Amino acid sequence: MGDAVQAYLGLGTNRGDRVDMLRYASQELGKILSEIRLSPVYETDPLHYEEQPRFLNAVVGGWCSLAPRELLEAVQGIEAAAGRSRAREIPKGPRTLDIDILLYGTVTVDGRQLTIPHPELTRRAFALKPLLDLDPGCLDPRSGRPFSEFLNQLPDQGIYLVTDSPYTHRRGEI
Ligand code: PH2
Ligand code: MG
Ligand code: MG
Repeated sequence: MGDAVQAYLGLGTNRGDRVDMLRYASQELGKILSEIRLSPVYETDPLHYEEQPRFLNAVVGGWCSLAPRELLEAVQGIEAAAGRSRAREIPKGPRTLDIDILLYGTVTVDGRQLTIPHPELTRRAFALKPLLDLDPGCLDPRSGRPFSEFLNQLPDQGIYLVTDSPYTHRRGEI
């Protein structure tokens, strides 16, 4: 199993009760990550596929002792239990709950089913902003550059702070 690494997961939801989805995800992730921390929550304009409702996005951080592929299986199980069905959805379209592995310590993974850091991370303000809320000095393991530089160079993508109050930052409970 090896030593635990600090993992960061991106949460996104734009179908159903979005706050409930975030609450559910953080409760479930609390079972597989230790010392879980939750970022503030942002409401965000949809990227890539624009004809869909706004998302709520947040990032969860915590110590992970699962291997990267085990973590992927675990998060896919949580998504499926939240009513997510990849077979029925439009790529990059509306989803009840999306959990993306953004970072797994400083490890890079280039597999067929899994790429870490998340391949879109440096282009997505809705992931970079809450990641940097949790870890302002966080560095991109691929380029060695601070993620804050990537965020500063992005155009305004429409991300609006909802609140950091519904969560207790230590236990991931709303
Ligand atoms: N997720 C996508 C596609 N577009 N846009 C926003 N604002 N937030 C998301 O989480 C998101 C998206 C595919 O996973
Ligand atoms: Mg995903
Ligand atoms: Mg995604």
